[in-house]
Amino acid sequence: MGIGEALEDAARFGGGEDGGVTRMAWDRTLFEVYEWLRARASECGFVSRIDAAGNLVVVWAAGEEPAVALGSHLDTVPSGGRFDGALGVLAGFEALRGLRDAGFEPSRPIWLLAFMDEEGARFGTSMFGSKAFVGEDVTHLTGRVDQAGVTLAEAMERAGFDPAEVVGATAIGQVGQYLELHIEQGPVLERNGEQVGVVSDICGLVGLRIRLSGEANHAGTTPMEMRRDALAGAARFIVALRGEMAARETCVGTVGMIEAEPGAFNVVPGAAEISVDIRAIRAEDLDGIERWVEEAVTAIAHEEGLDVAIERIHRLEPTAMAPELVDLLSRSATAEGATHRVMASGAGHDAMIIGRHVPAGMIFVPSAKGLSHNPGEWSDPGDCDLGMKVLRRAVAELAG
Ligand code: HGY
Ligand code: MN
Ligand code: MN
Repeated sequence: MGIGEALEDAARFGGGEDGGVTRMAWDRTLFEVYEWLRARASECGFVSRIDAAGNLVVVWAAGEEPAVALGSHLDTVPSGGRFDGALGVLAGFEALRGLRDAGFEPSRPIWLLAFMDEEGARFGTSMFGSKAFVGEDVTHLTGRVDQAGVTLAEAMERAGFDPAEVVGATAIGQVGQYLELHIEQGPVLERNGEQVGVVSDICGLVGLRIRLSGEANHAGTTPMEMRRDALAGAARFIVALRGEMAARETCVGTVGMIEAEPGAFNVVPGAAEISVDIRAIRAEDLDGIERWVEEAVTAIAHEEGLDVAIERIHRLEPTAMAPELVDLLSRSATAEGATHRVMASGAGHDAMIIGRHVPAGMIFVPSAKGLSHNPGEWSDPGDCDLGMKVLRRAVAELAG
């Protein structure tokens, strides 16, 4: 089965009418696609397990040295694409199967990983699985609540996991290096006609939740000058954020979620809550933007007669990929005849968590129209296959 077919097959799990895929953290659909892959791995003679943090770990046992790990994630954003995350896991599997079929005998174990909840789309707990895998404390996140009012702890328990045992997923000490293949999710490779991106750095991310509080009031009888309209204040901030980010070359900012309370046609919103997602390659830029956000939303709230509360949901520092793996992946791309460039990643990835503990490297394949987190996400099967071959060559060199 080629990668294109495998991706189609995997997209059945959580596939929606709109052609998108929805496999949220701890959902049944995610464990169904895990079992589908475990069955295929077992046919190749690979053992597999699901660890205490919900990570899928497929093992090609060989020798006693630290493992060569490769992988990505199988969870998605709501109605996401079929390539984001899944390509790295399925291409990784195809790479291992190809090596096995060719009689390759690794001198070190090779682990194929699918990390739990990379997206954080359900509980705001991005990189949950990879953080647990490297031994970061994630138990403080188990109280987070999804939009249905289910806590992360309840979701874990419903799926058969004990939140108190997540610490058992720590396994980074058994890993020597980590490689991840992913779609670019941006326009750079397509715009420049290149087939592979070798990632030098992964951007830092800050996630905030901002709550503005004013006064609910009658939409008809309340004069405009008397209103303390929380949603109007949020709207002013959203437009100000877009302007500020457009003025800064090296950063981007997004408000992806907004909620007005009480949420009725004829009520001036008394409260409004928004998400803020900020990305920057340099840590000092992240610091500057967090300061700007606080100053800007506080000034707007003051003018609008609103109270404001800012909650930091997450902050992930930028992570540089290991120079020796940037070099290895560049050589592997050249050896496979792939045109390539070294580039930064504007998206966050599990490699940024793993890469804080062991050398990590990433490669991208082009995304059509730079589109991602959208049912229309698409990468050319030939590019996906070439990316897999580059990954396979690099894994063979590390595990040979
Ligand atoms: O949001 C991101 O950068 C990634 O897709 N989780
Ligand atoms: Mn994603
Ligand atoms: Mn991803």
